[in-house]
Amino acid sequence: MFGKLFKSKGNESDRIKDSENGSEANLETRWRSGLSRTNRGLGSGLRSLLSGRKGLDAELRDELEMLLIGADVGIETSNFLLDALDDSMRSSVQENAPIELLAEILFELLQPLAQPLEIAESDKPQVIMVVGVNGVGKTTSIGKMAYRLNAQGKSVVLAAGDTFRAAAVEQLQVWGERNQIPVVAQKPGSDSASVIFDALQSATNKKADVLIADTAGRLHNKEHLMSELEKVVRVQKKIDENAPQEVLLVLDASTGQNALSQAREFAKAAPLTGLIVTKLDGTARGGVVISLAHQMQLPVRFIGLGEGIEDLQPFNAEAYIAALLEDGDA
Ligand SMILES: Nc1nc2c(ncn2[C@@H]2O[C@H](COP(=O)(O)OP(=O)(O)OP(=O)(O)O)[C@@H](O)[C@H]2O)c(=O)[nH]1
Ligand SMILES: [Mg+2]
Repeated sequence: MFGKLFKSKGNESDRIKDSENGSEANLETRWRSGLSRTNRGLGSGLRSLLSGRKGLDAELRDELEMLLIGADVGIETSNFLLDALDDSMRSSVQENAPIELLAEILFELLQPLAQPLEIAESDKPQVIMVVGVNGVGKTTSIGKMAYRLNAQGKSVVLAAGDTFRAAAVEQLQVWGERNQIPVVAQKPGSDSASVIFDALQSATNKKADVLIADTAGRLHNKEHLMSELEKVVRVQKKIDENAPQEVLLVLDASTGQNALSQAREFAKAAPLTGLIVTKLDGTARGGVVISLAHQMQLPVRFIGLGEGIEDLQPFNAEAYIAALLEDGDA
């Protein structure tokens, strides 16, 4: 499958079609330019090291490992990939190019995690809670998600659950205005759980399809902040025992391997259902997605490829791998 992808670029847009936005022509460009820094580092390095090779000797393996670790694939995951690649190169009967074999291995690893966000028609509103450490892109991703859901004809309400700073409430309100959707907020300093409880009640009364709740950025190693998160989850169950239907952890791709410890700690405090990996556009360390896939097995709902409103894209394994590995200059 990837053999074709590497030789001709003609059909890719069909395969990475984004039926919701309909802008499939731009989509390929979006992925490619979003991942261009990682491609220049990891992708081009892998291509040149692997070109014409039949197997991995110790020296080549070391060089490949350095490259993978440099792009934040992590040691364990890098070793897993290189073992699989070595096996596959030795057993490949069709003499596929090693880079294509690697693409296949990555696809097998990543494809199971490409599970898009689905909003159930029953049990309205479906609650999406968004959590993560400071500054990773929670509020921005909420604005972009609301935009996507709106475009699909869903009615959306936002909850300003980050009550720490006045600016946080205002930031969410700006997204509310931009998307022309209601934002439920209280005074800064009020209890986050109570804001989200009110918002759920209001969204229920409005018969809204979706409630998206913002939360304050919190350090994953601060216990009291993590237990506040448990409370936010608990109060929602007084209204709907199935809420929140989604708890999405936002991870900044440029934070590297720390993303893994964030994921592990947040998973203890809240029933995570998926990840949003942001800021892939600003980093050469876009390989962290591979390491998350290998170590966390949480669905990747969205990838942030830029600051624009359309730059939050459902994770597409094929598009990601192509943007990562293809010859960017071809
Ligand atoms: N380049 C790029 N910037 C992003 C992306 N997602 C978010 N940002 C930027 O990251 C910065 C922080 O985003 P916020 O949405 O405020 O982050 P937050 O997690 O809500 O931050 P706190 O509420 O302070 O914890 C903003 O400048 C966003 O525009 C992305 O995918 N790519
Ligand atoms: Mg925020």
